[in-house]
Amino acid sequence: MANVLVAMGSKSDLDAVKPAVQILKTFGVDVTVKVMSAHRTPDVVRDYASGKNGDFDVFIAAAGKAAHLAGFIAAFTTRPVIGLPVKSSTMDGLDSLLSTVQMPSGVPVATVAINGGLNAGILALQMLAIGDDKLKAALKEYRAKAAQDVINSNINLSEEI
Ligand code: RP5
Repeated sequence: MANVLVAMGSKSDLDAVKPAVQILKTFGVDVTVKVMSAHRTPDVVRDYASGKNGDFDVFIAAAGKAAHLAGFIAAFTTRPVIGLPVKSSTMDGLDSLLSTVQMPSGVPVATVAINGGLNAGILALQMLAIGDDKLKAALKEYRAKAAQDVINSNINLSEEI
C-alpha cells in the first residue's frame, strides 16, 4: 500500500496541508501527517526522511517563512519530495516559495503554488499512479469530472450577467 508523509514545519501550517491530506485519503492512500521543523527539530526530520521512521513513497513538505523543510527532507532521500510553500508571514508567502523552489542542482523539490495544498496532493497521487493502474484510472475519472464541472458552469451563465 502506497504511503505518503505529509510534514509541516509548524502546527500553524495545518490549514494549508488539509486539502492535500483530504485528497490523498479520498483516493485511499495511506497518509502520515506530522509536525516537524528543519530548524527546531532537525533530528526528527532527518529520521523521517532517511527511512528510520517508516518507508514513505512520496513526501509532501509544507513550511512558511524561511521554508527549508522540503529541501532538508530531499537531502536525505531519493524519493520524490513535493514542496508546499505556506503563506505565513508578512511577505505573503513569496519568502516561502523562494526558499522551497530554489534548490541547488542535483537535489530537486517539486514545488507547487503558495498554499497549493490540493495540487500537492494530486501531484503525489500522479507520482504513485505511475505504478498503479487502479489509481491511474481513478485520476482520469477525477479529471473528467473536473472538466464536466467547467462545462456545467456555462449553464444559465448568460442569465446571471
Ligand atoms: C515555519 O515558520 C513554519 O512552517 C511556519 O509556517 C512558520 C511559522 O511557524 P510558527 O512560528 O507559527 O510555529 O517554520
